[in-house]
Amino acid sequence: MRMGRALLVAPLLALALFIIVIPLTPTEYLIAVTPVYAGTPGFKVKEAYTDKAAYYIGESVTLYVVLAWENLGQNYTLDIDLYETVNDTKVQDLGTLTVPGTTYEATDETELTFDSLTGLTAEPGSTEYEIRVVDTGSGLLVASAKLTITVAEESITLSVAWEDANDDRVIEPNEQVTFTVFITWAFVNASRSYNLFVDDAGEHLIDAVSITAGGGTAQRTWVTAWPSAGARTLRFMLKDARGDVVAERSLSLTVGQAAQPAQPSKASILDLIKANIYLIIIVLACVGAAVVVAKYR
Ligand SMILES: [Ca+2]
Repeated sequence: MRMGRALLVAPLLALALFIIVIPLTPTEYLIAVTPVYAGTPGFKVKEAYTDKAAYYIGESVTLYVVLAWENLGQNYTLDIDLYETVNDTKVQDLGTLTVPGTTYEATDETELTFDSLTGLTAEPGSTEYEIRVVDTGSGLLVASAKLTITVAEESITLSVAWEDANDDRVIEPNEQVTFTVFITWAFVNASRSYNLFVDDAGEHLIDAVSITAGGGTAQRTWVTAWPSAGARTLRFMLKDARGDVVAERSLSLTVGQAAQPAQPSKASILDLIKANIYLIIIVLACVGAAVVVAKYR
């Protein structure tokens, strides 16, 4: 009988609990037992980003952090740091921020700017960082957000366009040709002076070129004419003060009507064999056939 009563009572208790507790979702339950105005205090890094998509080596970085908070019941002093995530090391102390927890500003957000940050762009590549916000009162991490800083390698390129005097795209002997050299650079970390040369069967200085920090473009012109028809190969070079080539562009042209390059005057027998290999194979095959025919006739 006692067993039977227990079997009867247990489902009734379960049903009672179900009726009382289950219809209350956690939120409703919280509201039912706590004052409506006091939610859980919280912080959040809504955004963390840099002022540029990529930096040159050694460039200083500006960082923007949007920090939001809600339901604060007291003032908080936050310590904000920047960590490098791979080695989990603190690379920048971004200072502290006191957030007022009065009712008026209990829920709010602010954008923080950290400019002229150095030491973050020493090497080319992308590095992941994390903004970490710590409540100095409790020592707890209350918000964080990741961001990536990209450092680009220096790039300097040359491109060349030319125009013949009568603009028919055929360079005649003794016709003046104007070459325009476009110099384009990006992620250069300091201003520099270079010299632009052209090698046309001998090097000629065209002009000096000043490259400014960051990115930019410049153009220089070089005017020439060739007295005779034939193939020309030009090599435009940007050189530093030591004479090292930092950028170059080669260009092949044919002066005059003779569009085919002349046969090299000092070609070796091997070069001639390579150039005429199919003709040689046919000749050898014919000779072999002639020998066979002569022998068995
Ligand atoms: Ca022409």
